Amino acid sequence: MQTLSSPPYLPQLSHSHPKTTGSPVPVTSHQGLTSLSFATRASPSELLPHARHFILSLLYRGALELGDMAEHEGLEFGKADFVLLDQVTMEAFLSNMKLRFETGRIYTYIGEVVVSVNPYRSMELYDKEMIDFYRGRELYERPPHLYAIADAAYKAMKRRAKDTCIVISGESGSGKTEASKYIMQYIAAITNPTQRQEVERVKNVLLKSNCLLEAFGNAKTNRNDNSSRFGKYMDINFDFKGDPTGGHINNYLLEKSRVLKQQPGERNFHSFYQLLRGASDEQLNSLHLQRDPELYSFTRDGITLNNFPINDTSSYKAVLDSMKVIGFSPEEVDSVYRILAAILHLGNLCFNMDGDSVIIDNEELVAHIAQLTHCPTDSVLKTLLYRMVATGGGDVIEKGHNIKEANYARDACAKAFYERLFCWIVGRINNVIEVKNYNARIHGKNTVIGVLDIYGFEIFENNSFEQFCINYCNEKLQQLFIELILRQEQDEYQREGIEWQHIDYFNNQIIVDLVEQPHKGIISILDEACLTVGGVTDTIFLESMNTKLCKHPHYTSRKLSHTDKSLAFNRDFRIKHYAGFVTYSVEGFLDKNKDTLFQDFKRLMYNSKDPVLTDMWPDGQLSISEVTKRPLTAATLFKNSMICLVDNLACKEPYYVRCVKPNDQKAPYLFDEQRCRHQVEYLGLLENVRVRRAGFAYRQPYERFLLRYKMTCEYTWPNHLMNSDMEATKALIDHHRFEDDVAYGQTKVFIRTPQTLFSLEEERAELMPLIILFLQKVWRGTV
Ligand code: AOV
Ligand code: MG
Repeated sequence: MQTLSSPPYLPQLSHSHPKTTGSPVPVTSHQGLTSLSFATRASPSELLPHARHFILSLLYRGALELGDMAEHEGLEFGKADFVLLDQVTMEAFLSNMKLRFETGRIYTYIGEVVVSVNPYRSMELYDKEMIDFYRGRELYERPPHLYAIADAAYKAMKRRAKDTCIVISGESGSGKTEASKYIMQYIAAITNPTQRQEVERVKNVLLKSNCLLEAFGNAKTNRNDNSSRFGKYMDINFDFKGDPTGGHINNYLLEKSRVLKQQPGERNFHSFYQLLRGASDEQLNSLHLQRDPELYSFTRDGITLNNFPINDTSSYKAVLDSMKVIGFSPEEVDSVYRILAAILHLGNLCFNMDGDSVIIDNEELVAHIAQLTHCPTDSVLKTLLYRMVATGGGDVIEKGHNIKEANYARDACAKAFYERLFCWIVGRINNVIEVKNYNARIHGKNTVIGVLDIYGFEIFENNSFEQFCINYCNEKLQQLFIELILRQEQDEYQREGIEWQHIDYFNNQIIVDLVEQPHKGIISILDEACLTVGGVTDTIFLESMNTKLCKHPHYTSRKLSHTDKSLAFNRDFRIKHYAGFVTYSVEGFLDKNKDTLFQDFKRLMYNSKDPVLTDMWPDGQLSISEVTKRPLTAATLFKNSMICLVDNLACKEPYYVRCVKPNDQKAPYLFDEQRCRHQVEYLGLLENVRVRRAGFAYRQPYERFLLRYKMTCEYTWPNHLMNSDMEATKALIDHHRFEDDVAYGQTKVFIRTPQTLFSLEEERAELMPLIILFLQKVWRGTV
């Protein structure tokens, strides 16, 4: 590389930057102006106002950003883009990540993917100034940030009328939900400059919906104090002005078994504790509740936790406020909390035997439940103890539960109650933000940005059906990531007319198939077991898997590898997921998959005098003889919803945030190298960097490229006089003799090796102080 400490076409100063001392020819500042004037064909005195304008435009357009330069010089703070690493090794990747994390730089790019490391402390990265700093900028103009990716998605949507989506992935506790909220906050902040009332309303609902959904859908787990126990995909609709006009939330499989029981150290959903701790005495009285969560079987286990950082009392108030802003009527709010109270009472019901029949020891609770659900007490009692069954001859008879059945039915009710409440809340939010304006929907340009925040990959001490579904969902998303990153690269090269050589890398399709393949996959085997009439147990299901999957490289069980110590129990099977081995206990799989709820209970709720309850149970209309078709199983419903989700994401322009959890102690500043290494491995981040570099590591629209590097060539500084930016870029590249490393697309320049970019960056960094000093002088008029 040639030395560019004093290129003749650049403004030069006698007291230059230390890097340029020893310049052979002492030059005066006047020469700088002359060279500027040479390029603009103006005399130095004429130039001053132009020069000021020029500086302003450079500053405005981000070409002169000192913070940005520091980021890209990459000395103290690590490389802002992993693509710029000298070597793509795990060690280099981790040390860059660590360096950045330790200096408070929690975001780093891989091309257009944001890698985010959870700081576990409050960062001053999200205020209004920061939003302004990123508004309308290109990715490379500012240090990496979620706001930059949100802006990129927004710009693509607005400028090119593209539906886009932001997919946030990473394991449990890595910061997905927080990231999704910052992204929404950014989008809300940069839209609707004219403060249109309806748009403001939609934005408020979108923002407030987070608080409400977290209250009812999140809980403390052993991995995350505020863990999402449901998946969420939110579409935000925009009009032709780029302002949000509505939205839609899709929720995926709530972990409803949590209502009944939690693992040691975990809690039930936040909503229960918020109600008990936050409601007034009067409200609790009216719900027949007492304040102490220890009095309720469903909340008892979760209360002994010390140092729990979430304040239930203030959260309760925030939730009430959110419901009000969203537009819940006082009656609806009342119904929501009556239902929660009814669930708590359900949990305390005690069944016992009296002779041959089952009785309820604490029948006063039945009266409470009846009152809270606006149903007749005798109907509630009857539904808890009996069910209607259709006989072979077409008659319907009443059959009493045994104790086991009564307990089962009670638990199924409690779970279903909570799940329907949650879905109803989501539906209620959707109701107020759906795009109502017919004209806008049909005639206007209606584009969307989707934001996906789903439960992260998780491994607990005991992993059951829920973890199986959650981890399968993460497999699907990883699959999509792999596909899209490749596809996106190929599409771009094709669009730009550039040749590209296909490269291979790991694909987790094999694990996705293991779970979802028709007839052969685990879900099919499970469904088959559920359909078999009589006597099929979890163990028989496990045997069936063992027979059908014994040769699968990603499946094993205790029976198949009995020497393996990690498979401690006969009921265990293990899947080798993309993110590691997970041992599942087969116990409860069949029940959870069948998800049986007696029709009697549905009918009872449908006939409630509370319109909210009737609304939640439309299927209660059917009589027992009408309920003939077997409903789809929980796993199949989930699989179908995942397939729809992936199809939906795949047809949008994707932006990715890959979240990394730096340690398991939720500690700030602690970078557990081994934990991070594992995540970098399974997220395929190194492969992501390699793919990006194996093709063209770097690409920029011509205009942007010139703005950044034009000072490194006399033909382009300060402005080129050629016919197009592409030609000027060619001149710059030829001048540096980089032509073998570069391809020219329709709108962008593509650079194959990072070294070329390093050289350009290095030159730019060397010249920048010169230019800045000179420009400062021009600005002050002291040239
Ligand atoms: P998750 O969504 O990825 O887990 P969260 O977004 O809930 O994880 O983050 C977990 C916790 O990490 C939060 O409650 C915060 O305390 C902290 N945190 C995350 N991101 C930030 C940030 N940018 N700044 C400060 N603190 C942060 V799960 O929902 O469990 O998969 O199912
Ligand atoms: Mg979450």
